[in-house]
This record gives sequence, C-alpha cells and structure tokens, in this order.
Amino acid sequence: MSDRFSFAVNARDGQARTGVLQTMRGDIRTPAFMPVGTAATVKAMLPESVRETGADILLGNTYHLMLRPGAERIARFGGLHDFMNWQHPILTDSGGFQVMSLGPLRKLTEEGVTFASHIDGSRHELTPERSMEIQRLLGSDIVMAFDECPALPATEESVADSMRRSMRWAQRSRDAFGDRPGHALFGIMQGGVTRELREESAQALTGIGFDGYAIGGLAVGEGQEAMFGVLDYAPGLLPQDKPRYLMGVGKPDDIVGAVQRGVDMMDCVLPSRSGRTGQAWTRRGQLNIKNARHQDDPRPLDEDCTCPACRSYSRAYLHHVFRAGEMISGMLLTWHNLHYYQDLMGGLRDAISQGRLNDFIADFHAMRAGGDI
Ligand code: PRF
Ligand code: ZN
Repeated sequence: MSDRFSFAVNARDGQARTGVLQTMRGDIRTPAFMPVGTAATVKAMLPESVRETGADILLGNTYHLMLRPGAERIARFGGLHDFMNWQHPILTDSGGFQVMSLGPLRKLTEEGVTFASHIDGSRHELTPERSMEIQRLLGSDIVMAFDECPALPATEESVADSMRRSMRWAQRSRDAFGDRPGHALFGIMQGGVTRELREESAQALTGIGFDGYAIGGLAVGEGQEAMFGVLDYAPGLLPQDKPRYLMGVGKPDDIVGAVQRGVDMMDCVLPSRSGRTGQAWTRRGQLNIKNARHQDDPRPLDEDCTCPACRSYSRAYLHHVFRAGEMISGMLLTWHNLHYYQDLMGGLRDAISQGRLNDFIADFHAMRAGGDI
C-alpha cells in the first residue's frame, strides 16, 4: 500500500509466525512486544535503555499527548520521535479506548466522543478525523484506526452495535488518513467474544483494506480462557500477509498463548507499571521484591538474566531501595522486566524459525512450575 512499509513472514510453526515489519524508521522483528510510552516516555527509562532491552518499537497514546503537551506543540518540535529522543518506530493508539476508561466523563455519539480531561476537566472531542490528524502531527509510523472498546461483560446487542459503529469509524479513519507513503494504518477488529461478530468485523475491515489488523476488545475482563477462545479463530479471519496486533496484552503466559495462536505484535503496561510497584517477572515466575524474604538474599532477581539489575545488584539491595522509596528501584525493576519481556520475544522468534515452538512453550511452563523463586 505505502512504500517503505512492508511485512514479510519468514517462518511458521503451527499457527505462529516470525517475520519482519519494515518501516522508514527501522525494522520490527515479529513477534514483537511494544513497551508503552504513554506520556512520551517509558516511565523510569531512558530511550537508549529501552532500546538496549531489545525493543524495536514503542507505543504512544493519542489521548494523553493531545491533552498534554498537545499534538500541535509536539509537531512544532519535529514530532514525537525528536521530542522524546526515540528514533525507532512508534505506533500510536487512537484514543478511543483510553477515553472509554474515563467512565462518566465521556459522551459517545455517531460523530465521536466528547470528554472532560482527567488533568484539568477541560472539554475535548475525538473523532476518527481528529484522531488521524493528531497521529499525523505526532509523526507516528503506525497509526491506529479510531474505535470503541466495550467493557465486558456486555449484552451481545450492545457489543454488536458498538462493533458496527467502530467499523463505520474504521472507514472514516481510512478516508481521513489518505495516502501517506511510509506510514501505516491499522484497522481494529471488535466483536467481544462472539464469533459471528468477530467474523463480521474482520470482513468489514478487510473490505476497507489496511496495512495491518489489530484484535481489539480483548483483555477487558473476560479472562484468559475466553480470550484464548477468541484467539483460536480470530487471527485466521485476517489476511495472512499482514501483521496482526493484539492490543493491551499481557502477562508472559498470555503473550506465549497469543503468539502460538498467530499474533505478531502486542503491547502492555505490565512490565513497566509493575516494575514501579515492586513486581518482577522472571523465567521462574513472578516475585515481589518488597517481600521481607528478600532482605538478606544475595542472589540477583534472575541468575540467567543479563540486564543491569541482575548483573550488578542483589535482591537484598533491590528490596532495600524499594522499601526506602528510592527512584532507582523503579528504574532497575522496569529495566529488568522489559529485558525479560524482550528475551521472551527473542526466544519465541528463534523457536518459531527453528520449528521448535512446542518444546519452547513446554519449557516456558515447566520453568514457572517450580514454586518459590
Ligand atoms: N482498542 C484500542 N486500544 C486498545 C484496545 C482496543 O480494543 C485494547 C483492548 N485490550 C487495548 N488498547 N484502540
Ligand atoms: Zn534482569
């Protein structure tokens, strides 16, 4: 569709794929995990440190950046890449999902959403057209269509109405985006946990035609089993030769299950957010560094991890700085968690290219079954 943006699948293992998404700003190895940089920063990390963890792409948010510091201001500073000092690809979410989490502060119509800012209460409007304009001002490499994501559980009728509106908004997003060589537009499938609605949504999106397709409306309270139930068929409803992005997922075992079912890209605040609350994700499972059992422990978080937190610091130290409320605590745990997530993606990519994904997944689960870590 647009030159300098292409996707090639290099190997498959079952439903899983590994490949490369090429953009003007560099290659994205898939399956890819995108750290979240909501407010033009991955919290507690320098951009070069995020890069060192192995990230090829970051996620930014229309909603937060339009309110503060404003899309027009970021454009005056040369766009989001220059503003935040990250020269690699950026995908921006379209804002609809973030507005929806505001609850009573918002009002939804066919035209779009009006809402009050969570920062100062000022009124704003987001429509498919304005979302496309903001994402253009930000200079995003991968722009997301404007959609609505209903919270589950919801009645099938309301999920159907919402999905159909999102498909009308997808067409308006496509029209407003226009032709922007080097920049990609992804459509977002909705439809809750109902197969017929997911099929209808996939058909609407592929009829419009996008550079990639996201699976939205999951990880919103339905549970892993129901989510995997949808992922057993949803990726197969989308074009084989385009990237598939599962939005807002997830825990390491969600990621492994999604990749196994044919997902190419994911994002989640979990590794960065939980790092700031003392949660560490490791090959052997998760631990909370604030727990007193770590206070005399000379071992690193994870013996096999090569991140700065594991190379140079004991659990006792990490426990101490967390308890003392020192900023380095969030920095080191975030670094470790992002490094672990990227290691996991690298492991998945290698396993898929070598046709040993099932063994990799069996080891992944066996390592975590060991109990206390
Ligand atoms: N739509 C958009 N962003 C999202 C979602 C969605 O459905 C989700 C659902 N997990 C996360 N982020 N636009
Ligand atoms: Zn580590």
